[in-house]
Amino acid sequence: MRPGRCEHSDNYYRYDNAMATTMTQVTRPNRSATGLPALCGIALWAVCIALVFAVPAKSAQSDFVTLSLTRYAKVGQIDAGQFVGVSPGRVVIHVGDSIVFQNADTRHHTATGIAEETTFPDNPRWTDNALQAGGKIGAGAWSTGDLAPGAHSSPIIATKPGTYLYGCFFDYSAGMRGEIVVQP
Ligand SMILES: [Cu+2]
Repeated sequence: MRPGRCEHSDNYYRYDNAMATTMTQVTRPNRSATGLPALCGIALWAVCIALVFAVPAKSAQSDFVTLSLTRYAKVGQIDAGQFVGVSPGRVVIHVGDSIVFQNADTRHHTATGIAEETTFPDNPRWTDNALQAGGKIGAGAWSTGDLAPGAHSSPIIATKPGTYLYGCFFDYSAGMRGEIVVQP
């Protein structure tokens, strides 16, 4: 019973002492019985500290961008230029985070990446591939695909720091655009 237990029964020793003092001398030098509670405490602290520091640092987030020309008809201004129909127009996330685009409008929209531009170009040079969902932010072309009214995209993950512009395949010329800043 004695070896390998975290709690040590002192009563057990006292009965030992009453029966034979030599028995006490044999058992007392065994430090493992008194050392174990301390070890258990240290292990618990290590687990607590690991949880406190590791979990918040590693958790990836999902941010939401809402698409609606009806709801966000007012012209906004960001570094890349003017925009309408998205909220927020500029999103700041970190590598590993993802964005979900929600279509809250009564018509179809997309959010489609614009390659290597810092201001909104006149023509984003998209093809019909923009209507297919796929890709990652920071790793070439990406798009939510065609989002019907009320639909939302799959989470689109950001893989590389940088500033990324996007727009709606159908309403780009009307100014439906936005910006995603990905921090390390
Ligand atoms: Cu649109």
